Amino acid sequence: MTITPLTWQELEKLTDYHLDTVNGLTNSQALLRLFNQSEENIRVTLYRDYHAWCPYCQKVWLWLEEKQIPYRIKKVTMFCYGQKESWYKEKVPSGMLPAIELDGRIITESDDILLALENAFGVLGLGMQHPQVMALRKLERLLFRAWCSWLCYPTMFKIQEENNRKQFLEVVKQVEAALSVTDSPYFLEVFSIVDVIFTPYVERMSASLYYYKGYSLREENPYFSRWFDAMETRTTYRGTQSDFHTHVHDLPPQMGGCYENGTEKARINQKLVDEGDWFSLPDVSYPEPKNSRQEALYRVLKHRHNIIKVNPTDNQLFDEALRCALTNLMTEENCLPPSNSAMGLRYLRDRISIPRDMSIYAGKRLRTALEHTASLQSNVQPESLPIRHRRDQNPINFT
Ligand SMILES: N[C@@H](CCC(=O)N[C@@H](CS)C(=O)NCC(=O)O)C(=O)O
Repeated sequence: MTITPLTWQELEKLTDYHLDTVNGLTNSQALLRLFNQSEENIRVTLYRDYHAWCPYCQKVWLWLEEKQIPYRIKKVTMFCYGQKESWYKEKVPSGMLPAIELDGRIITESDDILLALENAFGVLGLGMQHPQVMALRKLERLLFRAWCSWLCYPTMFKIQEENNRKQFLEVVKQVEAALSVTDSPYFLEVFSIVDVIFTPYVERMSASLYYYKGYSLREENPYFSRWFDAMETRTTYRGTQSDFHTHVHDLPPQMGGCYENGTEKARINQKLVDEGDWFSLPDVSYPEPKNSRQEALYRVLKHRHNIIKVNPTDNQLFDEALRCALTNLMTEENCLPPSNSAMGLRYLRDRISIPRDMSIYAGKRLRTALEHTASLQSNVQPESLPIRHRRDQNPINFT
């Protein structure tokens, strides 16, 4: 049994999703964050990348959200997906992100930014230069380097791959030990700057090693697992949190390549991340919010003209196919899309970016509806996403 697609007007009636981007929960759509304070008091502008892919930006973003410092956000293009804005190069000639403007002064380098923010607004738990924090910052860099060595270099022989894996697991052991020192799930007695510093790359490690190496950081390490669960109790973290699909396809051009180890487990995980079931992935463990479908629908409705415009499928055909997928999203009924539209639906499935477009569960719901609807028409999967660049995501096409 299949039903006919709902019209755009009918779909609009199915969502009352609303988010106060300025004073509400942490979200990646905001250009202004006030936390119910006066706009006149703003001292900070955060320059971060359009797609929320830049890990060092996430660090500063999370810090500002945790401290509830009012700030403006200006979004900048990364080299891997487009051309750097000339207004930004005038401020920051290298074009590197993140940067902040604090009381009119431009500051770059995420650690210097955090130090400057601490000086202006006070520390988050402990200061960047506290000996305990310094030691854990070093450990974070050690973990980062071991991850890069394993993931980002091709190996000729199995033994190299094995050694890289061992080396990474050795450092993971050290981090597990650090996380087990207190009864708290966080690195220190309470949530602090240390958790903020570990977050961006640990999130990326979890996604990339699952996909490219068949290794599940979150599931195989009890203290990491407890840490992730605790992080996900924080609305600040949830607002910046990405999913496995987004990371495994945004990392290769940023890191200069991610190399798979060809194991059966990696192959199984790759299929799960690319084609679903997205709900089976260990990229989130808090319960799904009740309004995730409404959120997904709201976000697509808001940007539907651009979504249809950038899709390689004929616009009229894709308009109907997209309404079929959204009908399935909201009613769970099968809605057969027009012939030759499956590729268009999968094109969109592969380009939902979390948290840029919506939160993690809304993304899973939308990917599921797109894939399910496409599968009613065809089983042919599209070519893999590009790995040297992601100019398919150039923001110029969306504005
Ligand atoms: N050490 C710098 C590293 C910053 C960095 O590597 N930024 C990357 C993005 S994650 C960047 O801006 N690259 C230029 C680009 O991609 O446009 C920091 O901590 O802020």
